[in-house]
Formats: sequence, C-alpha cells, structure tokens
Amino acid sequence: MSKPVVLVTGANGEIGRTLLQRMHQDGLYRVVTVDLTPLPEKYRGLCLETYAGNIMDRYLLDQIAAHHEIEVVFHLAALLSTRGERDPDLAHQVNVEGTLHLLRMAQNQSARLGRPVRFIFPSSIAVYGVASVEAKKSAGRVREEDWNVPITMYGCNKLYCEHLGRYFTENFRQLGALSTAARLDFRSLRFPGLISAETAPTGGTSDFGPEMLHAAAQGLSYKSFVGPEATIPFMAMPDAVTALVQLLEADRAKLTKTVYNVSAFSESAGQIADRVRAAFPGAQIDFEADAVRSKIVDSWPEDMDDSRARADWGWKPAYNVERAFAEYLVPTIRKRYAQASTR
Ligand code: AKB
Repeated sequence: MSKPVVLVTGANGEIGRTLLQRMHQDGLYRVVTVDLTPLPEKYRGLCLETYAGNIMDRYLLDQIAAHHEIEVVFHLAALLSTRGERDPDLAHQVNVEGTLHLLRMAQNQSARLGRPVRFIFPSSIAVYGVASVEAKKSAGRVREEDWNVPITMYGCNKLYCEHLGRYFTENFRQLGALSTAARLDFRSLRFPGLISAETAPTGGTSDFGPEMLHAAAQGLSYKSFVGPEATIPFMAMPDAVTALVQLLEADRAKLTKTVYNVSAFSESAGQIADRVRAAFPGAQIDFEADAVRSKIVDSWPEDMDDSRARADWGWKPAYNVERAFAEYLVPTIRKRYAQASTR
C-alpha cells in the first residue's frame, strides 16, 4: 500500500523547509511541493515531486492534482505582513485568490477520492487588532474570538481565509446536492512570530526577533525597526512544525474548533536582544523604531491563549524561551553560518 501524498505549497519558505525535513523523518507521506522558487537539492531529495510555479496558476494546480492523488494539503505560501503593506493588491491575490484556487483544487480532489482532503492552513497572530498599547496590556493572552479586527492586508487575508476554509468544510455548495464526503476537512492554527535557525525571515513584521539573531550570528550589526518594549509571542520553528503535524493527525471528532491559537513564549524586542548579546558577546543591536511597523506589532496581542489546542489535540510546545535559545537557536545557527563561511 503506497503512502498517501501530501502537497506542500510555499515549500521553500521558512516553515516549508523545516516541515519537509520533519515529513521525511516521520516517513508517513510522500511529499509533492510547489513554490515560486526551485527547491535546493538538499530538500528536493526529500520529495516525490517538486514544481516551481505560482499558486495563482490554476492550470498548474490542476496538473499536479491530475498526476498525484493528494490526500493532504499544507498551504504555506503567503505574502507576509510587511511585504503585504508594500503591495496590498499582490498580497490579496496571492493570499486570498491563491488560497481559493487551492481550496477548489482540494475540494475537487475530495469529490474524486470520496473522502475529505485534510487542508492545513497556517493563520497568524496578524488576525488580531488590539486597539491600543494599554488595551494590549490589559488583554494579555487573547482567545480566538477576541479582537478579530486586523490592521494589515495580510491579517485581513488570513482571517478571511479562515472563514473560507470553514465554508468549504461546512457549507460549500449548500444549495446543491453535495455529499459531505466531497467537502474539505479544513484545519487552521494561528502562529505567533516564528524563529527559525535554518532560514533568515523575509517580509514579516515579527521578523525583528529572528533578524537580530541571524545578524549577530554573522557578526553583523542590527537596527531593530521596533522599540525594546515591543512585545509579542514567539515560537521556535520545530514547535511550529510539530503543531502543524499534530493538528493534521488529530481525531476530527475531538476538534471543537476550525481555528486554534498556538503559542510558546512572549518576549519583548529588548529581552530578545539581551539573549542574543548573551549568546553572541559584542553583538551590535540598536533600536530605531519605524512608526508604522511598530504600530502593526503594537496591534498584535502580548500573547495568545492556546488552551483549546491543548485540550482538543494535546498541543504543548517543547521549547520555552530558555530552551529555544540554548538547545535549538544558538547551536543550530552557529553551525549554519560556520558551514556557510567554509563554502
Ligand atoms: C509576519 O510577521 O507577517 C508573520 C506573522 C506574524 O504571521 N511572521
């Protein structure tokens, strides 16, 4: 019996690369990928098939679906919050139109298979829009239904796609005679800022955390675009991938929600800077707050209440901030740049 096929979009991105390694280690699925940029050989070798292309290309998606019996979709491709503010139209096209193309393709696949394709969608802390820094302070760890008033195109896109996924799962073509088997099994989680030791981030507003670390590891100075007091929740990338895989394998009957918060540790930019300086003595980190990017970060909650994810599907981060720095971020990033310097 051949292993089921998983489609990963945005496979060459921060989450995608770590997910490919994890899927390979777990050995439960064959992986097909699509990304704008070709996968490096190190990752291509982990996949059944890789496609370089755009999720806006419906013909490409139909081709992929015709060649592979896709049972699961991890839809990671997205334009993040800062990039989305520079080109809101493109962000809407990729984040919403592109997601709709994927949902349609997966729904057609469910109809062909006679059972729901599981569609795993990473949403974001960006769907929240807390009214002020004072309100952020008093709001503390927000629940999924609180403050859903995003102030970025990316946050709007992610919130709308959560609703689209729920629609495809519960009400798609409700006036037609569509069997539930032909619907989707959409599952989503809202990530905090993610910190990967393997890849430097691009286009995000939570990037100040990982950017500080990657700069220090390369002996580069860094100017933070938010002030030292800016605080949001973060998560080490291995935990983010664990959350995606755990949600995929969770018993549908135990899921009381379509969208879950997940979180690991809440840190300010100043606290992260102190940890980076402790790991890389002499690291030059300054703060020069950009008003707009600070406003975006200030609209995101200090932390997210992930008690529903813990109760429904056993979510529990392996890395608190101390362990993340000591056992994952610093040793891995040191090795990464040491290897890079010998190339
Ligand atoms: C971003 O900063 O846009 C992303 C996110 C928080 O979803 N990293």
